Amino acid sequence: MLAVFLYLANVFYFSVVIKGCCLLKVKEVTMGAFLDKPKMEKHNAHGEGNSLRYGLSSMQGWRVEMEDAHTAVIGLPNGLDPWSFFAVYDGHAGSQVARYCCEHLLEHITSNPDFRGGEREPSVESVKSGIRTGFLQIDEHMRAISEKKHGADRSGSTAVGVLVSPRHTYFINCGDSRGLLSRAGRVHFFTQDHKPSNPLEKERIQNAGGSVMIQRVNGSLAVSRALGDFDYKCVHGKGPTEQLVSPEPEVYEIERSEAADEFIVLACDGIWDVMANEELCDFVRSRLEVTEDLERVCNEIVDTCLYKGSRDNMSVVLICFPGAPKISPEAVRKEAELDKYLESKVEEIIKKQGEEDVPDLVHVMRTLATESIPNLPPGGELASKRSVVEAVYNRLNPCRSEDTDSASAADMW
Ligand SMILES: *[C@@H]1O[C@H](CO)[C@@H](O)[C@H](O)[C@H]1NC(C)=O
Ligand SMILES: CC(=O)N[C@H]1CO[C@H](CO)[C@@H](O)[C@@H]1O
Repeated sequence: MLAVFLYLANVFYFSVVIKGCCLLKVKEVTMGAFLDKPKMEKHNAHGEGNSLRYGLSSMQGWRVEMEDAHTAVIGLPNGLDPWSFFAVYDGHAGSQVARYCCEHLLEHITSNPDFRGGEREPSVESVKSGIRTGFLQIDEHMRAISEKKHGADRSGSTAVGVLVSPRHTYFINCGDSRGLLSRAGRVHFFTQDHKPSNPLEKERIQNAGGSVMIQRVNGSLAVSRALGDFDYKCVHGKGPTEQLVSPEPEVYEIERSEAADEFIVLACDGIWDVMANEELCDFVRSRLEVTEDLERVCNEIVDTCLYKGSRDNMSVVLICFPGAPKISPEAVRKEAELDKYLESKVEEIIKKQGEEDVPDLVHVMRTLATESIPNLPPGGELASKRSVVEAVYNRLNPCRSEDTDSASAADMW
C-alpha cells in the first residue's frame, strides 16, 4: 500500500557566505503534486577555504515538507578570516525557526560582546560564553517576532555546529542532532544528544512543572533543547535555561591536531537513527578513499540511511581537514571490482527466475542480503550499494523499472 501525501509547495532556503562577506542566498521553490515515494533529489553544495573542504547534502525523504537547513561559512567577519562556521538545523512543526537560525545565528554569536571579550583574537572562554549568549539572544529575538504575530509560529529547531579557529574546533549542540570528529582513523569525539529522558534534562523539565512520558516532554516533544518551541518556554518565575525546553547549547572545545584530525560530520537525527557513530565514521573514511567529491559522499550517506530505513528528512555536512583520508588506487580498484561483482550477481538472480517471471527489486536485494559479498563498504554495507543494484536491474528490465521503482522503495523495510 502506498502512502499518498498531497504536497503543494516545498520551499527550501539555503545560505552560504563565501570568504569575505559576499552573501549568497539561494531560494528554491519546487512545485509538485503527489508525494507517493521518497523525494530523493538532493540539495547539494560544496566549497573550500582556510585549508578546509566541505560538502553537504539534504534530502526530503518521505516527509511532506523539508524542514532542515544548513549554513557553511568560510572566513568570519570582523577580522576572523581564518575562522569558519558550519551548522545543521533540524526543524519541527514548521520550518520558520530553522530558516531564521540558518540565516542569523552566526551573526548573533559573533556580534555579541561576550564573544569578542575585548581581545583581538577571542579567548577560549569568550568564544564559549559568546556562543551561549548568541543562542539565548536569537531565541529571545525570535520570541519577540513570534509574539508580534500573536504566536502564529509554533515551530522549533535543533542546531548542531562547529566553529573552527586556527587552534580549536568548537562543537556546539542544542538538541538531538549530532556532530562527530574523526581523528587518526577513529571516532575521537561526538556531541551528546539532548533527549528528555537524560537525567539532567528530566530534572530541569520536572523542576519546570512538566513531565517526561514516552520519552517526550509532556508526552509530546521528543527533544529537550531547541530554539523556538515557545509553547514550552512560558513557565513563570523560571529563566530561559530552566524551561521545559531550553535553548542553551553545550559547547566543547577541542584543540586541533594538524596531523591527526580527519573530518567532521554534522547530521540530523534521521542519519544517526540508522547509523552508529563508528559505522558512519568508517563509511565516510571508505568513501574518501574512492572519491574527492564531498557532495557525492554526503549523497551516499543520505541514500544509505534512506535504504537502512530512515523515514526522516535528512541533512548532512561533511568537513574535511588536510589530514582526511586520500584517494587510494587500491580502494578504487576494489570498489570497481565490487560493482562488477554485484552486476553479475544481479544478472544471475534474474536469470535463475526465468524469462516469464522477473523478480522485483526487493527480491533481488533480499537475495543479495543472504550472500556474503566481499569488500562491501564498512558501515554502509549492502544498503550503500542499492543504487548500483538498481541501475543494473533497470538496465535488464527496462519495462519493469517504472512500476517497481516506488513500490520497492516502500517495501525495503
Ligand atoms: C506540561 O505539563 C504540565 C503538567 O501537566 C502543565 O502544567 C503544562 O502546562 C504543560 N506544558 C505544555 C507546554 O504542554
Ligand atoms: C530530520 C528532520 O528534518 N526531521 C524533521 C522532518 O520533518 C518532520 C515534520 O514534518 C519533523 O518532525 C522532523 O523533525
